[in-house]
Amino acid sequence: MSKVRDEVLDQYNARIYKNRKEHILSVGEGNPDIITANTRTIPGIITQRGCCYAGCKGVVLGPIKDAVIITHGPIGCAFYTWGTRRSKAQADERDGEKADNYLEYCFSTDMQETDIVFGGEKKLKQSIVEAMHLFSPSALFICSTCPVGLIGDDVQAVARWAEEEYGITCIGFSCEGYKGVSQSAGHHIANNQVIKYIIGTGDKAPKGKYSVNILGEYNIGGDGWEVEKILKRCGIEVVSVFTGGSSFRDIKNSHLADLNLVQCNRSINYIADMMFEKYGIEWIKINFIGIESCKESLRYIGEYFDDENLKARIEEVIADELTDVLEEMIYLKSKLKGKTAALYVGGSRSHHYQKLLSDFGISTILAGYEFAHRDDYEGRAVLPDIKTDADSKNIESISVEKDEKYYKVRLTEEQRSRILEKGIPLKDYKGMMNDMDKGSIICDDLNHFETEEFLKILKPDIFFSGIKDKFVAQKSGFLSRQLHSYDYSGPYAGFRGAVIFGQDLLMGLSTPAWSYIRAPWKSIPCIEGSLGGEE
Ligand code: CFM
Repeated sequence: MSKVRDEVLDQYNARIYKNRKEHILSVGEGNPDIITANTRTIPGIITQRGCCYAGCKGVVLGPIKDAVIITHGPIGCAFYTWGTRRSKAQADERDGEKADNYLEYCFSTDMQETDIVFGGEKKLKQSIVEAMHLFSPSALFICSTCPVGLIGDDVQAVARWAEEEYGITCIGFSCEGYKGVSQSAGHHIANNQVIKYIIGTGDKAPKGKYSVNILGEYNIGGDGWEVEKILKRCGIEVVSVFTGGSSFRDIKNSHLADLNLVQCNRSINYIADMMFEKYGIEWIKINFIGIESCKESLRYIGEYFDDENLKARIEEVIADELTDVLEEMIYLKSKLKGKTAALYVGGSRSHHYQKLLSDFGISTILAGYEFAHRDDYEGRAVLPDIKTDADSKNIESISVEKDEKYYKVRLTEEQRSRILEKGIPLKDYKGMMNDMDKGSIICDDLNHFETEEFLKILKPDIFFSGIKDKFVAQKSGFLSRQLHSYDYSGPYAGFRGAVIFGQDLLMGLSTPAWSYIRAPWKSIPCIEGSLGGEE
């Protein structure tokens, strides 16, 4: 048994120990390694998870720039409407069709007690009237928060009303925060409505010889722009991105692309699968985080299309991008090599970033996901073994049929076998544990207590996490970087992004200000008091 894992777990009482031991493992200890994931957090534990509404509104829908998204709920929930995730976007024009950018606005019905008591539908309609009057968008989404589900407002009926009244697309998302066990439920709900009501409603065919959609790329810190730039250089047309910097205008046409590239499988695999069923679009798993992964992903695309000109162009672009960064990468690696890292992120970055770290010779000794499912840890092959519990059954799982007009077989059987023989991850992904060293620790649904304990024992040089957990580590003297928002930096994707990432790490490691500071109460008593209640 792993000593480190037990040192942390042994501090729990028997009941919590029994639960948490299923969520933490030391790689290579099991035969095979099996983890419990996507189950309820123990009440009272300070988890880092978000809610279903955050996953739907904040993650999948939020970056769609030209849709007005109304948060139907109390104003506190509307915090998620407001630049909190650094998913960047710019208004633009494509083939004469404009896409506005509403990302900096906050749309909320600001429900009050009276609305909870007497119903909020009237107020929701009023908000739609106002939003249409001010902005007249072509798409309007309504996202429900907890009280909306509890009082039973019919947001779907209001959405139908708005469609008739204004002749726009209006979609209701019943993504009340309490659904499911984390934001992962919200991803699923968003995916369902996007395939039902948006994808397939446009008819602008791509012009390029090879066209793709990028799925699960949210343009945090400009990552998506970096990836798009590289693909365009290779001569690959990007029809739409789900959903970073993207638009309702473009997503409508996504069913006409040749191939789907999946970056974050956790948040978007539902759409990838449904687009295959409905339109015959194949998908491959790619990762544009890290130089080696970028090279590999670009080559996968070349191999998929199997065109010698395209493959040659891809090699040229790789060589050219490398020339720009090589010298800096060698220098950064010389400084960063041998360091160790711990990564705590949502549902895919803890894996993707290990590749980028290894470009610098940094090894990962601890990795955790907030809300991933077993397949994100163990690989897609485990899907048939995952038991659906009551919480997962709560989330609608829709099935789609072949689209009569647009379904097209993309690969012959020979092409499929050739692609698989080449080792291209066609409709497949490996889990995080396959890429981790034996003995390293994996922790699911990470919590505050375990984080502090693991850091004390493992002492990584760098701790990557989010804003909720970073400051405890930072003030204890660890270099702490946010992997959700990049602490105002980025992009980290692509070749140029890798250099920016390395520079940020080196800058942090060279200025270990917090490790020189001693908490005042360690030397001077700061609180004076006495126990009361007894004579
Ligand atoms: Fe996918 Fe994400 Fe992630 Fe995610 Fe997220 Fe994010 Fe994330 Mo924060 S979609 S699972 S719900 S890669 S917001 S862009 S960084 S937790 S690891």
